[in-house]
Amino acid sequence: MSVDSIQIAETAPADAPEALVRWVAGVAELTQPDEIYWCDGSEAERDRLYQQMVDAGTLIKLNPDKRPNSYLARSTPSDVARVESRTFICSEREQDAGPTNNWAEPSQMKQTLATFFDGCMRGRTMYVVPFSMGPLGGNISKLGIEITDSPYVVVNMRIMTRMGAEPLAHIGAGEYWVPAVHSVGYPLVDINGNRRPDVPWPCNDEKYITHFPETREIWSFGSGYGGNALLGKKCYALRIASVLARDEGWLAEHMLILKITGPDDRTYHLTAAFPSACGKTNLAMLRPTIPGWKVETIGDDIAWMRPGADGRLYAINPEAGFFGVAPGTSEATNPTALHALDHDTIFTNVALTDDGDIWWEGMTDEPPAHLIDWQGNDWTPDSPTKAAHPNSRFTVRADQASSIADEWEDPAGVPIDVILFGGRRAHNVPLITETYDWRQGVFVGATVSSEQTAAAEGAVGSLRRDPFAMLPFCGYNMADYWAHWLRVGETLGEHAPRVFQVNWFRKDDDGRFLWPGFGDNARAIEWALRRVNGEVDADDSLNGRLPRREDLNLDGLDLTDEQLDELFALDPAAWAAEADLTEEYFAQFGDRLPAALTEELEALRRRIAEAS
Ligand code: O2Y
Ligand code: MN
Repeated sequence: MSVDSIQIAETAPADAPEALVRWVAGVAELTQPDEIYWCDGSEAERDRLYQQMVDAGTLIKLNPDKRPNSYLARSTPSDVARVESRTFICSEREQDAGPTNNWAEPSQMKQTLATFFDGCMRGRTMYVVPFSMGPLGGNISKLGIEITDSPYVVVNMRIMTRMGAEPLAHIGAGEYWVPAVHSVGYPLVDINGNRRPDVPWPCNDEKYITHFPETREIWSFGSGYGGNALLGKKCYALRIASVLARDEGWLAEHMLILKITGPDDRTYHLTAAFPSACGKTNLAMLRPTIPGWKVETIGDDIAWMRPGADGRLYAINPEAGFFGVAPGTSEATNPTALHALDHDTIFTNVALTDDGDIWWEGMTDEPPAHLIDWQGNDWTPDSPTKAAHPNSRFTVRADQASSIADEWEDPAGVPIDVILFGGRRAHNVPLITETYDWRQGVFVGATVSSEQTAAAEGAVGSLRRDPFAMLPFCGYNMADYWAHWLRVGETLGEHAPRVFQVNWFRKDDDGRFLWPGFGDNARAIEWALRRVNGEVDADDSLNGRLPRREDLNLDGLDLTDEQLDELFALDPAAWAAEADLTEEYFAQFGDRLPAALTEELEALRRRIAEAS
């Protein structure tokens, strides 16, 4: 039997505003859950849900002596990652979604969703999850409500956001909130009342991750995994927030945030955008190899930035936790992340050891002799498959990382000095260059790319563009997003952060990385900060300002002069080819492309001609 609206009004917390109760009742009428539960975010609630999921076979409790208060979830093999092909921006006009997004007409999509959501929660509990993206009450923070039929989503949202009674109180006080509806799409009771048993990871073969930028709503159906289901993250904090940011004059970005302290105790803040598989979490928890420098984490994935009263750009991390990729995390690559996972962590799709702990490829040099793999099968080092899924994840509170900065929850945010744009480029792009100005910085952000594997073996080949690392996350036309960045630069004027391009992945002719990366990336960042301080000059080049060799701290590095030359080499012919690719890439945006970016491309071509 499903709940009726009188029961909903009776079970709603006293401070839930009427409009919210009406919306919850409407979703319940459509989805027909057995029960409605309003989450308060308490530990008792969390522990009840953990126990319920252990009993249902959704979670395995890990050995408390090895990994206290930690759990392992195994998803269905068809539900292991964000699905970009099923992610839609449903703006009224197709051109407002732009050529880089899947578009669907909003009323048609609403009709489609209505058929999928009709009765989709039968036999289940519908959880109402109030959450805040960013510290509660901060002027950059924003609120949301996720309705979900997945207790796994509830316990993850509790880690990834500030969730429960407090955000609900702010909503009750009249603050703005974004509605987000999620269902795994696996009802337990059919239309005739016949019940079927639940499965450990319910989901549906049909998936719809939909965003309505005009009405600012999110509807997600069919997946229980990560960015598809934890709707505060990519759906709200990037796709919907980018639209809010455009309309309200701020920036919602796919960027990590660092606090850096120099040997003279001066502090700086930096944000950085990297496409996936560029070591973003490692950079967010960087341990500098150069003496006297300290790096602390404020965020590992998303930055919301707003001009402050003093004209500078202030950033908050809208999230409260990390949903990081597990494989490759080790004592060598990221000891800070590894130790953050010592307790109170949810692991998804990693391998289980015989003593009730977890393991993934890259965690140790030698794999254990026996494991249960991410699909629940016996695994040995001779098995032909991976023990952990390559997109297996950990969910952990941000303040479990020893690198977390004291200011990470400052509602006012931190003032940003430097913005980095990076890509995975085997060729062409130097270790670091400073852009000449904000406008060239926007051009560099707009053209961020990684080489496709085949191309990485040869000269400049096909580039996978990932502008501002926002390709799958921008909630509107990418060209309009660039125009917005240009406008924000005008607002910031002389207070704008300095913009740099970095590339840790350049290779020599034998295909070996030229730069050691990891903690040594602090050397490039140190140069950027010395530029901010006006301590060092730089040399103009076709791609921006290059470091002088003597200004880079290379002490203790085993790099020959030839390798350094290669690391910073700029070949005009290869850059001319790259400029042609950029022209082709820009063409898809037609007349929405800001003139400033066409002019930047012309300026690049002029500099290439001068260097030839
Ligand atoms: O596959 C997923 O659902 C996770 S995607 C993700 C998670 C944390 C941080 N970034 C990302 C991403 O795709 O950029
Ligand atoms: Mn990300």
